[in-house]
Amino acid sequence: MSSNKPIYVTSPLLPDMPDLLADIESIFLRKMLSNNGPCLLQLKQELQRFLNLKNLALLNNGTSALYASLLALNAEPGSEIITTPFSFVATAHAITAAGLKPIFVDIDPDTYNIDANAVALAITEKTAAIMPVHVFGNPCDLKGFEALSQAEDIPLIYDAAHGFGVEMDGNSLLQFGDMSILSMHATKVYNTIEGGAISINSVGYQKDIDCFINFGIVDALPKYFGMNLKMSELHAVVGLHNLKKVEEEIKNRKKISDRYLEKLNQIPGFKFQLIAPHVKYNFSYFPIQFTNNLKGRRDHFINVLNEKNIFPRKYFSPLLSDLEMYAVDQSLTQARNVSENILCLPIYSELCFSDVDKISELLIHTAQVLEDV
Ligand code: T4K
Repeated sequence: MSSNKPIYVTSPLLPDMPDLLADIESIFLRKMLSNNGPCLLQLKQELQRFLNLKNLALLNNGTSALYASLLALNAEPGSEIITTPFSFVATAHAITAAGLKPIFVDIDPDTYNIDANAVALAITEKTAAIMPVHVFGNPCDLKGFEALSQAEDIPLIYDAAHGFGVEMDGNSLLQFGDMSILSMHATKVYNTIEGGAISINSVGYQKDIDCFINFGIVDALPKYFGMNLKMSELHAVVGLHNLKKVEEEIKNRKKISDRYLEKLNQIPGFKFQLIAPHVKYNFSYFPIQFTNNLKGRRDHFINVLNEKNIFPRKYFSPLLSDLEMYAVDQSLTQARNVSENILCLPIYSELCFSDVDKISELLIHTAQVLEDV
């Protein structure tokens, strides 16, 4: 049943309360609230099994995970990291925090990901790593990046913040690259309220990351520089409970996505992200791009939806390369076009079909009105 409650771009997956409360009580009785407690260790094991990963580090958020993975490179200060301008600001901020410089390359207009050929052209002797983002959980050109990274001997770190549960040819998306980072923020398909993870896929980085997350302490002594980026027991226990429900969440999101597509797919001027073949997708976002005669009319659609208490989001707008602190004089034509015309529609398990239909009809009606003027 549709209601008049505001509809946001997402709504968090929540644990079943009585079960969660019982486990929180156990944590308080144990009085072990952080620093590698039993819930964290259990979550690490369960996530490794669920995502088919060998080596996962858990952190307090995805931004910290990006930061820690970049510091583990031990690159010269000021070295360059090639990435996308079409991402959340955390991607560029983590690079800056690590004392490195983001170099932006253009994206593919259909998948919204950077492509390996564009990256190859941007490599210089200052390049310390390539950091592609699997935008909205849509896998990048994994083979292309792997080949490039090996040929140039440059580490590959994927920002897989949106990639929980995505598989490519049966392999977890997080298995790719030297490291892959995940966000487990409340707005993601799977959440620990705040949380992040690094799948460490190449030997050599693990010791540095484990040590860096915990003040640089080795054998009880601060041996190296480090920060406090640890996940608490309360966040971990939420993660344990949400893990029981995430498959159902993804199934329900697929139904919502199918329903949107059924209604909107054939409408001229509406374009949808091209998901790579052989992908088991997680339906983390539902982006629609306004093209042809609807190009440049995004704010009109937003106003119509906002008037009905519906709040889609302009992920990702503006481009990172247009922010004052990162401004570069580059055309980045495809990224700019997508960024100016994209809108992420609400998608989450509890969104009912009548609301999906209402949103779709508002979009179709608005497109018709714009066509007629
Ligand atoms: N790399 C990429 C590619 C990323 O997209 C992100 C984060 C990161 C790295 C860094 O990961 P984290 O450090 O965050 O783990 C949100 C999220 O905060 C952010 O995690 C996410 N990407 C980004 C794409 O979206 P905002 O500022 O748009 O969120 P906010 O608070 O406006 O929430 C959006 C809507 O969600 C709200 O209108 C209502 C709903 N909502 C939100 C929260 C937090 C809820 O219903 N409940 C909630 O608890 O950034």
